[in-house]
Amino acid sequence: KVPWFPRKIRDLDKCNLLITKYDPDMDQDHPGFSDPEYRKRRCFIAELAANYRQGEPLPRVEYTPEEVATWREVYRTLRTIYPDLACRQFLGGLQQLERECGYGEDSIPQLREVSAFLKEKTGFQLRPVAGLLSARDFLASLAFRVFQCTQYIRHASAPMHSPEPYVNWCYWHSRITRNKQDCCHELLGHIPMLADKEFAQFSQEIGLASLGASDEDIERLSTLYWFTVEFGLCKQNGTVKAYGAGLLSSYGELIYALSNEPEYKPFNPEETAIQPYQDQTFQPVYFVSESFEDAKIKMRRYSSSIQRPFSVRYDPFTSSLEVL
Ligand code: H2B
Ligand code: FE
Repeated sequence: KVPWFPRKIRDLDKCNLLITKYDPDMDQDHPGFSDPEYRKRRCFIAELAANYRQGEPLPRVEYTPEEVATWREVYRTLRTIYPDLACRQFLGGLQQLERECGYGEDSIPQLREVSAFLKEKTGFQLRPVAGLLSARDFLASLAFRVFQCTQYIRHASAPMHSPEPYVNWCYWHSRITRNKQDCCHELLGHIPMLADKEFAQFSQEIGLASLGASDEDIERLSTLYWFTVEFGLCKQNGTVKAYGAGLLSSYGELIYALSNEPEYKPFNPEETAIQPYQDQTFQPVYFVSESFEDAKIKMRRYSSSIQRPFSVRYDPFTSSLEVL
């Protein structure tokens, strides 16, 4: 039996299964757990996402001076290391966002503006989401070139600085990762990449491959997503650069990932899809693609090997799927 999947973009209103184990309300180790003000704020922003329906204008959030200060620190710290460590597509996208979309230290960009920007560049659009979604629902939205974006910002107490000295490393790192799914991660990690045509297509193809797939195939696609879109590295002009959003929104892990300390393996979907991973510390292994082009071709070959009793084609004119 084929699991339900969305056929038209409006159906994404039903792709809303949240995984709440790392929410500040549920997780005692979350840096916001003992801050009632922060938890109230998170609830307010979560409500905006919960009430959102496809096609409505994206909700605007008036960020407080404290929230903007957190954004400023994150932006400033990361911006200094991007030129050396981020891939060319990311740097190009970020530059365009700074020129055309108000990106900078002084204010947190609004999803509405960013979504309009992306729509023009690659056809991607944003949708507000309250927190971490199930892999199936998250991947399904990519099939429609919709990226689910959190709109709240991390708790101000867990900075993203390189977690030194080593004795404190595990403690800080767990605070940082728990605090990491936020608008800094989306706006700095994901959005510049989604402004690249080839990367946008790569993302949509993972989404299309996930529709109606078995739980085991979702698990493997989710792992592939993890080691590419979130933590991927690629070769450019003979050096290795980062393109994964989890790296590009984490000062500590971005430096670590390119330090020659971890293990590097060539990206190969069959092997990458079954590599175990965890999200509580830096990855012990990263996968390096020869280029986006190469990753896309290999991923396409992998996707077509997934057994489904039907095939899907996306119709951009109606934002819906043809199921054959
Ligand atoms: N949900 C949200 N809101 N953002 C993500 O980046 C995300 C997600 N990533 N759910 C998914 C899971 C990813 O880790 C893979 C597909 O499981
Ligand atoms: Fe992400």
